[in-house]
Amino acid sequence: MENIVKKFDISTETGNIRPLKIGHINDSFIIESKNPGEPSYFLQKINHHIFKDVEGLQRNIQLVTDHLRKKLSERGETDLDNKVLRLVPTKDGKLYYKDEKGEYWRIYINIENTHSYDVINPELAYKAGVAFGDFQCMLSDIDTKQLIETIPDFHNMEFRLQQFRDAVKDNAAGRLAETQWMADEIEKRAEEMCAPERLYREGKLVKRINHCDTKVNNMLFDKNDNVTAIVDLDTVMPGFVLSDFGDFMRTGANTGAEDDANLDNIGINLDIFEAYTKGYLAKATFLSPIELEYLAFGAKLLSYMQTVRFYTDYLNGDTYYKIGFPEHNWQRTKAQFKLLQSQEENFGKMQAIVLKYK
Ligand code: GN1
Ligand code: MG
Repeated sequence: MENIVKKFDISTETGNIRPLKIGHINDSFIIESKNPGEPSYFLQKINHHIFKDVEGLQRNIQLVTDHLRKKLSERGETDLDNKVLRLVPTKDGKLYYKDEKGEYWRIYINIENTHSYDVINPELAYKAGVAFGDFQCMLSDIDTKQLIETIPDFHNMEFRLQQFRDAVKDNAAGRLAETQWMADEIEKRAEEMCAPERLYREGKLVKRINHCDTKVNNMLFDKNDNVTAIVDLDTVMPGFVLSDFGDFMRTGANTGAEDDANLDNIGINLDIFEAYTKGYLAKATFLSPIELEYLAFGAKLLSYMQTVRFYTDYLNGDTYYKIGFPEHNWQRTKAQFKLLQSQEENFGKMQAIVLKYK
């Protein structure tokens, strides 16, 4: 791995390379510096089976991070490398390195002295809402045509259902019979969940620049528990704002874990839902009436979408997500579905919260 690091334009002496257990898609490492006080770096092997256009992916990230830095510096903020990810180019000026085995690598300056949470409280949720609202706001003046969809149709529910139906038809891993009830539950809700795509076609709902992976742990907090940076920018692309709102709620406003083995742990946490909504709507002042109307729906949609995606991968024999044990995708599927049911039961309350802060 040292040979890979050497390809990048790093001026300091690098030391130990330590793997990080984060994310379901890419492989991540910290490159420590040999000399105390010098910066460390964040190395990633990009999963190019999933991000097929690595050149376009890296261009997206460069464009977005440059834009964010410009916005922050106009506000008089300093220390920008701790607030926005900065890609380190290779020695020949490229944004990634492709090795002899055909693997793709990139390096960011590591944002140090921060932490992330998998479980939060309302106070942190409020700050997270402000931060994601501000993030969307800062990116709202980029022409969406400048960005590619790094994974085409990533949050397109119709497309995800198509993949699910193909997986049911193929039944590649022979796992359908025992889990048929889940396939039925998914079909029951399919039409409702495709409403945003229909509204988009009718010209009623717009696409804006979204993060598209607003999991609670994609946000870094400093020692005073203020948000320093939003990370994991691979999926920043045009999408519906309800997606970003919903994905945060899916991960942050859940009393259990994304893959909780004990379904009794799982349910919506309305205090966190409220705190995040309050923070988000304080910043996201650009939303249209229909976007506001569908915000709470976004939470249901993202739990549903994730149910469908985990279940599809389970039916296909675990070809997409990294798994920790053989039935992991099935456990994730059931956990996400349980969350969806809880959100369905509480939908009236969720809608009322959005109305309160709009
Ligand atoms: C993946 O690997 P990670 O944590 O960044 C996935 C998201 C899912 C998430 C579920 C590119 O994100 O879309 O919501 O797992 N990213 C991709 O935890 O598929
Ligand atoms: Mg990600």
